Amino acid sequence: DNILLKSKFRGCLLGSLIGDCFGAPFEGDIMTSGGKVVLQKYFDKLEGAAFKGPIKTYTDDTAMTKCVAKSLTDKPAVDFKFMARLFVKEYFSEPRRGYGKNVVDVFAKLRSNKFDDIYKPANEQFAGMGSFGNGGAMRVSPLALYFHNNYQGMISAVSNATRITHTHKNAINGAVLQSMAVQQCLKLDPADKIDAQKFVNNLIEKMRMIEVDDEGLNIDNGTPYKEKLVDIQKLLDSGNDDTEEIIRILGNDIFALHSVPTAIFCFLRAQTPIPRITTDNRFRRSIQYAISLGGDTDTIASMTGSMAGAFLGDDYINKHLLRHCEFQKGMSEMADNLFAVLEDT
Ligand code: 8NA
Ligand code: MG
Ligand code: MG
Ligand code: MG
Repeated sequence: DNILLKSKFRGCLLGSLIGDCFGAPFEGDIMTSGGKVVLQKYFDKLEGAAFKGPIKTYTDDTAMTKCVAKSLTDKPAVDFKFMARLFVKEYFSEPRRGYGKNVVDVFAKLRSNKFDDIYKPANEQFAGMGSFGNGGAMRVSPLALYFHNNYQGMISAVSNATRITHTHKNAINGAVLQSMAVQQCLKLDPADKIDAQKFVNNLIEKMRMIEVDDEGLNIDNGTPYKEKLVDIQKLLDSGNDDTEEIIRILGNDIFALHSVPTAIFCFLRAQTPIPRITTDNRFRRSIQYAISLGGDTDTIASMTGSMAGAFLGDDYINKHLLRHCEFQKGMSEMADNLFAVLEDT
């Protein structure tokens, strides 16, 4: 029903914000068992009603997610040139948000060529190979919400929105996979237990179509996402909680291939208790677990959080935790605006 869906919209965007804000201080860390204890205390403290601390600022992940959401509410017909303009405007007004090292060249070129061809600068990245970073995947949640009832529309819009900055197949397919996962979360009832194997099977079926498509064009690249999804199923099935092993198999870095499947795994694994993470709240557990893997913590936790929030809705988000995040009210309003646009059209 509409009340639940509206709460899922908020949960998704707030989950993405919280993962970014809480994960950012740990970006690039290797998490030891001591680090995990620190992380547990960090969350316990932030959940406390009395705790007052400096506001946790968001990074590029949220800056770009905001642009995608704004582009959809301001131009509901979906205007990728407008979206590109918003990315560039956002970057030049607040460049110090921790953007990837190379994506900033795209923003400069887009501006200097006056958005004449919005896909050309990204195409030229890495000597024409295109970026395979996770910067496309980290910002797709508003598209998954906007196209929650239109699967093909979502795939095509996610691909076009990603190609503004990332044209490598792995970056595009990673963004597509992230949007599929969020869309599946929106359709599930938070009162039910998730069938994790089935959740991944559905993703495998969908990615098979996407990667088969690509295979015809570029036969040497295979089906890397399908393989990662099978790895997720094996890890979930074995109950293996060894962080090093999980990182070795799925990855935790800034490549889309080494972070989107990891986020999906974190979300699914966190539906049941995890050793050394003490909380009954599945939303918090998802984000805390994603950060506990170290590496690209803000981005992986943000992608995990958007799934957890899209599944559970914003009622599951601890309000004390939320109040430590920069822009939390604004993000909630953006979710409501997106929902209102869909109701109007
Ligand atoms: P990007 O397109 O600049 O890619 C990020 C990095 O990935 C590049 O700087 C390269 O090192 C590498 N890379 C991507 N494609 C290729 C390629 N074809 N060949 C060789 N190397 C390649 O930026 P992005 O938007 O994808 O980056 C997103 C990430 O950067 C997010 O994690 C975001 O939070 C940010 N960030 C991450 C860290 C971190 O250490 N984890 C630190 C600061 C910022
Ligand atoms: Mg970031
Ligand atoms: Mg394709
Ligand atoms: Mg990051």
